[in-house]
Amino acid sequence: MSHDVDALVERARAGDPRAVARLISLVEDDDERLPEVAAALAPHTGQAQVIGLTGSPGVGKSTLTNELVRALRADGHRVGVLAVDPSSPFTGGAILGDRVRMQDHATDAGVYIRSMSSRGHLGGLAVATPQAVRVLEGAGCDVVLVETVGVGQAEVDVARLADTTLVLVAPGMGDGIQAVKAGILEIADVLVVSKADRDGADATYRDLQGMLALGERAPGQWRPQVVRAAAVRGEGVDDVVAAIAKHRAWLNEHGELQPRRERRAAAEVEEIALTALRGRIGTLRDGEALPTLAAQVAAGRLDPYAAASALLAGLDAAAPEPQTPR
Ligand SMILES: Nc1nc2c(ncn2[C@@H]2O[C@H](COP(=O)(O)OP(=O)(O)OP(=O)(O)O)[C@@H](O)[C@H]2O)c(=O)[nH]1
Ligand SMILES: [Mg+2]
Repeated sequence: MSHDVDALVERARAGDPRAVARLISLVEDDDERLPEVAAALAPHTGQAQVIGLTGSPGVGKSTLTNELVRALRADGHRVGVLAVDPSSPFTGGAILGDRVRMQDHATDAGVYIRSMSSRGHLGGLAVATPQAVRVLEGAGCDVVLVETVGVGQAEVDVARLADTTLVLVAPGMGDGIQAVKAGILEIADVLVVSKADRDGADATYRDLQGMLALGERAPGQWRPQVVRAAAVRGEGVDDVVAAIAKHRAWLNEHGELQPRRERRAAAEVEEIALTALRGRIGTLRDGEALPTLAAQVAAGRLDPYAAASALLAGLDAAAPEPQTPR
């Protein structure tokens, strides 16, 4: 089995797009070989620049991503794009849109574009996305763009994953106000007024600047940049690139890059551990321990805290030996 995985990782590292696609499918499906894949990739990962893009459905994320890929390629980067779909695995409208709008780079060997859903992954996208980023990095991408629709937990997950998070807001529809309500300003390193060719773009720009001026920031903290872009016309893309570079320089100057990466790794490890733990508690639920304890709690013979302690103690007793690193 590990021969398979090593061969697959080697092919991905040599730039075989089918091997990359296969590895990302293993991630999506939460394949049992995933720990082996991660072990094989580990020496080659952890350094890529990860840029997150989030915002309401249809705000212009894929169109801007397409333009950013163009700019990054012109600068000689190898670029990975993950379009993460947090909605049900049975929809897929967004995924189709991404395919259409990122077609410009379909024949460029220096670009990998991949849509991803959480499909069978128990830990959901919080676990799957960082693993997919590792695959792309293992395949030689030094920049990875992660697009996620800004719904629910998804945008927080993308911000936790990224070095730099772009939040897109389109003019009109009080989107700017909604963004603040959703607490989205807190996760944005760069705010992009998308579709800036439309009426109301300047008002949205001013609204966002005004909100940032009101927000409290400790001295020495990054002040989110606000930029306007009409990606569909290729306008303002340079400003977005410049804002990303400025944030990156700031992270470096303030020694923030490494702590951010360590926080990212901590979140990644924690999610994997929690998923494993949930899986094991699920196993207990199907076994005898939980029903027995539950009957005692229901009958008032045991309190729920004592029952939870007993359950956790049972987990420890049933714990497999820790694996020694290869
Ligand atoms: N006027 C104008 N329309 C734009 C611009 N950028 C994108 N659009 C249009 O907005 C629509 C949605 O664009 P996408 O880039 O697919 O938006 P998205 O945020 O990726 O959408 P989802 O992934 O479905 O959430 C498309 O019809 C685009 O052509 C822009 O700069 N100006
Ligand atoms: Mg999209």
